[in-house]
Amino acid sequence: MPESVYIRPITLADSPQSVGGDALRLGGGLIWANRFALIVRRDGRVVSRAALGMREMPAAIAALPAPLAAEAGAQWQDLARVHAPLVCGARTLRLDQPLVMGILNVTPDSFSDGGQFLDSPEVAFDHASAMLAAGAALIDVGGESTRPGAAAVWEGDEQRRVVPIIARLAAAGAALSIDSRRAGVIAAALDAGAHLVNDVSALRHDPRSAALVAQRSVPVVLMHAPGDGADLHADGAYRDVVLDVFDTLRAWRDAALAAGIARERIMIDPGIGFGKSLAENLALINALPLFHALGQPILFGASRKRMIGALSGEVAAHRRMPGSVAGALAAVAAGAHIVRVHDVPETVQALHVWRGLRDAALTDFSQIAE
Ligand code: PMM
Repeated sequence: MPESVYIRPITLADSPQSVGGDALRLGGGLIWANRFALIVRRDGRVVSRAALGMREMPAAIAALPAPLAAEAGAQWQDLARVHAPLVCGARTLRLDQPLVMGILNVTPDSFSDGGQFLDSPEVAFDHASAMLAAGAALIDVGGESTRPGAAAVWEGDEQRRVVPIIARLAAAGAALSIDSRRAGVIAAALDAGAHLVNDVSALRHDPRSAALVAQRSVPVVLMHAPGDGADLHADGAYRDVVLDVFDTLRAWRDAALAAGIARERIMIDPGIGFGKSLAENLALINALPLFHALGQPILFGASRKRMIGALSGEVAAHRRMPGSVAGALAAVAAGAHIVRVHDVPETVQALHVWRGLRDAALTDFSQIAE
C-alpha cells in the first residue's frame, strides 16, 4: 500500500474570535477547529503525526512529498467546504445547522421498533406526522431490518412495505428518504415520492443502484459497512478503524462520482454499529471531525444501538433514549449535518439547547476595554 495522508481536526474552538481568527469552519456548519493532526500512513501503519495550528498547516502541507501534498491540500480545502442545500421536492434542507432525520421502520423485526408499524398504516402515518411536527426535517422509511441475524426480505415484500406510506407522506408534503439497498425498491420509492436514497451498502449490494441514483439526480447517503455489502455485520478487520473507514468512504464516494452522481448530492456516514466493536464505534465518534476532510455532508446514526446499551448496563432498546440523545449531541458537536434518530422530540429539544449555547459562544467576543 502506498503512503496516505489525513488531516484530523483535534481541537475545536468556541468561536474564531476566541482564538484571534486562527480557526477553520468545518463543513459549513457551526463548528470551528484550530488545531489539526497531520497524519501519514505507510502500508497501513501511521509513520508520522504532527499537531499543528491553522496558520502552520499550509507550509506543512507544502513540505510533504508531491502526491501527499496534493491530497492533503485537497483535504484542507474540503474541511471548510460549504455544502449546497439538499433539494427534496418543494423542500430545501439547508445544511448550515444540524438537522434531525426521523426513523420509520416498516418491518416486523427491526431491533427497537420492529412490528409496530408493519400492519398498521394509520399508526405509521401518525408516528411520522408526529416526528415532523416535533421538528424532524425528513423521515427515513425502511422496509428491511439490518440488525444482525435478521431474516432476508424479498424485494417485492420490501417494496410493498414502504411504497404506500411513502406515497401518503409525500402527498402530505414531507421530505422523505428511502432506506434500502435494492434498486427495485429504491426506484419504486422514488416513484412514490421519496426524495433521497439512504443505502447502508453504499450502492454496492445491487449493481443497478448507482446508475439509478445518477439518472434520477437525487441525493444519496453512502454508509460504511465492511465486507461486500451483503452481510452488513461481517467483522471488519481494521488496521486503524478511523483511517480505514475514511479511506473506504473516499473510495466509495469516488465510485459514486464515476457512476455519474454529482458531488453535491453525496453524503457519507461512518455506519456506527455495522461490523464494528464498541471500541471501534467510540473511536469513530471521537474522530468524526476528520470526516469533514472528505468534503461531503456527514450523516450519523447511533440511535438506540447496541453501543448505547453496552455503555449503560445493557438497558432494553426502547429504553435507550437518553443515551441516544447523548450520542446525537456528540455527533452534532463534531459537526455532523444530519442525525438519524428514533426519539425526535427529545433530540430536537437537546439540539435547541446545544444551538443556543453555540450561538452564544459565536457572538461572545469579550474585547479588551479601551
Ligand atoms: N442504521 C440502521 C439503518 N439504517 N442508515 C444510515 N445511513 N445510518 C445508520 O446508522 C443506519 C441506517 C439500523 O438502525 P435501525 O434498525 O434503528 O433503523
